Amino acid sequence: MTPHPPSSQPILYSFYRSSCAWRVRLGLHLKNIPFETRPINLLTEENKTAEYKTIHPFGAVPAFLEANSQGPALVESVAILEYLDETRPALEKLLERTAGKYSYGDSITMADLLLVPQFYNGVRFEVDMSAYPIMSRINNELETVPAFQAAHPTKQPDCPPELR
Ligand SMILES: N[C@@H](CCC(=O)N[C@@H](CS)C(=O)NCC(=O)O)C(=O)O
Repeated sequence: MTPHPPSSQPILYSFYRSSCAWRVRLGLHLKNIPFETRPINLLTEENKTAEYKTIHPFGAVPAFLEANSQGPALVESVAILEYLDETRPALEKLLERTAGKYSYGDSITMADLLLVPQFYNGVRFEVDMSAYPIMSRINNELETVPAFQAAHPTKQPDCPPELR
C-alpha cells in the first residue's frame, strides 16, 4: 500500500466489518458525500504496518483524509462524524425530502422560523447561498409573508438608519 496517494475524493481507510469504519461509512452515505474506500485488512494486520501507521499512528481503522490532502488524516470515528457534520451541513439535503412551498410542506412551520435568520446571517457573512437552491427558494417565498417582513431586522426600531 502506498500511503497518501492524493485523491480527488475524500478517502476512508476502512475494513469491511469494522463497526467504527461502518458508522463513518453511514455518515458519508447519509450526506451523499462521494468517497474512495481504501481497505485495510485487519486480519492480515495491514493496520500494523509502518506504512499504515503514517496514516493512523495507533494502527486502527477508520481514518479519513480530505480530497487532495497529503494529511494528516483524521482519526476516531466519532470525531470524523462530527467533522463531517461541521463541514457538510445537511439542511439542503433534508429539504430535498421535506420541502413544499416552505421547509416542511406547504404550511409555515418552526423550521421556517429557524431558517430565515440563519439564511440572513449566511448572506451577511458572504456565504454563497446560491449553492443552496431549495433554501434560497424558500427564503424568497418567506420574504413575501407579512409576518416575516415585520420581524425582519431592518424593520426593527433599534436598527441603525443606514441599514434600513
Ligand atoms: N475509538 C476508535 C476505535 C478504533 C478501533 O479500535 N478500530 C478497530 C476496528 S472497529 C481496529 O482498527 N482494530 C484493529 C486493532 O486495534 O488492531 C474509533 O472510534 O475510531
